[in-house]
Amino acid sequence: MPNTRLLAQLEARHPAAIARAISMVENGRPGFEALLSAIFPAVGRAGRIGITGPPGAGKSTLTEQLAKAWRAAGQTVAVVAVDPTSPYTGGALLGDRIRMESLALDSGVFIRSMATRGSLGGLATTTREVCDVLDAAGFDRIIIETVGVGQSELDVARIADLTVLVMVPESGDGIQTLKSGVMEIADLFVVNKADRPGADRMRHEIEVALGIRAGNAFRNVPAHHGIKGSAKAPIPVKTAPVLATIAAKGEGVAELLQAIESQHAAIQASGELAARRRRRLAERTREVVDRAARRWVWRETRADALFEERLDQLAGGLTTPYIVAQEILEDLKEGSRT
Ligand SMILES: Nc1nc2c(ncn2[C@@H]2O[C@H](COP(=O)(O)OP(=O)(O)O)[C@@H](O)[C@H]2O)c(=O)[nH]1
Ligand SMILES: [Mg+2]
Repeated sequence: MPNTRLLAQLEARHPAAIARAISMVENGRPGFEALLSAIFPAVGRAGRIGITGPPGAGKSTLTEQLAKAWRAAGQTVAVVAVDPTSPYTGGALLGDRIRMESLALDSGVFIRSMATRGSLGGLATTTREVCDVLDAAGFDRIIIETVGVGQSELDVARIADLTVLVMVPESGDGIQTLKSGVMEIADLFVVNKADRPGADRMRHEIEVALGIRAGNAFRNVPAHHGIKGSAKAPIPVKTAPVLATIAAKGEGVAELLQAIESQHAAIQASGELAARRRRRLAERTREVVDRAARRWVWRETRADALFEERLDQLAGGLTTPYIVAQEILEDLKEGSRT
């Protein structure tokens, strides 16, 4: 049975209750799945915005600016920082205390850093579930800050409705970043630190890569296609806007907010948002099954004991992980037949 008092406090957006529910989820404490199941009907109202990009690009600064702008527009905002280098800690900011102070004192804002290790179900799953808690608590916007460098981070970026990719002129690996698959997941590009040299060139490079620049608009279509009147008229590549900001000064933030709102409205109107949410739900359910299966195997069967028995043989080179795995699986199947 889910804790009904905790549920009521969550609904009332009680900060201590939110923090407690999140800890429960993060640590997989008893009852966390019952809690998530109980809040699920209230989930789906919040707009989830992923902010990703290389370290130091200004993601936290932009997040803070967006949060302020949404607050000014009367929206409540939750921030989930999956980037371990981000200076948020339970509502206060470590590195640069002054920056987030106005937000930390505001009950319409909730800030949480994710523990990036030790979650049984994987970081992406746990992050989704933490977002559910915040969603059920009634926050209008959830900003998820992630570092966009590796594949696992990209998985995390995919948990949002909409993903903003933040880049900076001096990231020498700019084009590398563009090629590494981050490009496809972004709905919006931001060149931050536009006060630094090279910002225009960076923006230009992104637009070329995206095919927004003239002459490149149909870059993904073979040259002989696209004859006028042909049934196989080329479909333009998805246009993700490219914006410039100076996050540290708040410049371009209003435009970014506007662009986020209109992209959100566009993917909602086209049915893309519903499709993304459906995909997420399917992925989620599989992950929950995987997690439960893992938990069952290692905690409730003889698998772990068998594994321990074979460890010396494994280390001594007398058997292989594959033989041991096969043995464990056979044993599990035997068990299920009795
Ligand atoms: N010059 C300049 N510095 C910025 C700008 N935005 C952020 N910064 C600085 O860049 C550094 C990294 O910012 P942060 O938001 O922590 O980056 P993150 O790692 O992507 O979250 C901080 O010292 C910021 O003050 C900007 O537009 N221009
Ligand atoms: Mg950060």
